[in-house]
This record gives sequence, structure tokens and C-alpha cells, in this order.
Amino acid sequence: MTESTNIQVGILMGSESDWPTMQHAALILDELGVANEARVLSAHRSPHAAAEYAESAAGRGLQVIICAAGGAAHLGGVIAAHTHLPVLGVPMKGWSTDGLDALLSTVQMPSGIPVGTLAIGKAGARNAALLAVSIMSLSNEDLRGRYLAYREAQTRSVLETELPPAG
Ligand code: RP5
Repeated sequence: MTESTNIQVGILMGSESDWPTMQHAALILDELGVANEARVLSAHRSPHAAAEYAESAAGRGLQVIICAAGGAAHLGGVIAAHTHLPVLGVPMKGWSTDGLDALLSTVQMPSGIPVGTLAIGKAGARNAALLAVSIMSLSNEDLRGRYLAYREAQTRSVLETELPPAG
């Protein structure tokens, strides 16, 4: 029996070395008032704990799980194999091919177990949080209002951009 919490989004990563990138997902969720938790769980180094987290997530009240990993990035796929919740994958920049290895490992899921895969690195971390918010906004009017206000502020900031003089 799992205990229910108020956490709505789980941010998982294969290593503490992913946190400088993945903290950007947490910052967006905090800004939009979405309760989140961040955990280091590895598909390879702690496979049983990763599976247990996924299996108990829905019962704890989580709605979306974000998974970040680098190299042979299997965390999103392993988590998705153990839960019906939406799983969003963020490939981390690695040491050999600048994240392309992680992108392909995360995105090339076999038919039947989806992992919604975002961009490599910080843009992916931020967009995973925003996509989680967008998904939850379908059934949460207050959150939808905050999300729309966030997007409007972003649009205003783009339109108010003043470029410095050339040269
Ligand atoms: C992956 O391997 C992690 O997600 C990380 O991106 C990468 C390197 O991990 P460390 O060697 O820095 O622990 O499992």
C-alpha cells in the first residue's frame, strides 16, 4: 500500500551530475505552483528502486514523471514500462557525442510504451516542465490560468526586446 502525497510531478535523473541541467525543470514547476520532487534513480545503477518508484507513482498521486539521463539513456523507458502515467524524457549532454546518444536512446522506444522526448539539455528540461504543466492544465483550471499568464508574459518579453545598435 503506497502513501498518497501532494507531489504532482516527479523529476528523475540518472546521476547527480544531471541536476545542474534538471534544476531548470524544477524552477519552472515551482514558478507555476506545481508541487514536485527531484530524485536520483538510475535505470542501470539502481534498477529495482527505479521500478518501485514508477510502480508506486500513480498511487502516490503523481500525474507526470520527467526522466533525464545521459549516454545509453534508458531511464525514461524503464520508468514508462512500470507506470501508465505520462513520462517525458530529457536527454543529457554526455561526454562522447554531445547528447546525441542520449537523444536516440530516449526517443527510439518500441511501439506500445511511449516516452515523450524533449530537446537535449536545458531547453529540454524547461520544456518538459512546461509540457507537464500543459498536460495537467487539461483538468486543472487554476493551473491553466497560470500557464496562459506565463506564456503571455513570455510573448510580451519577446515583443519588448530592444536590440542594441549595430556595430
Ligand atoms: C547517466 O550517465 C546519467 O544520467 C548521467 O547523465 C550520465 C553520467 O553519469 P555520471 O557518470 O556523471 O554519474 O546514467
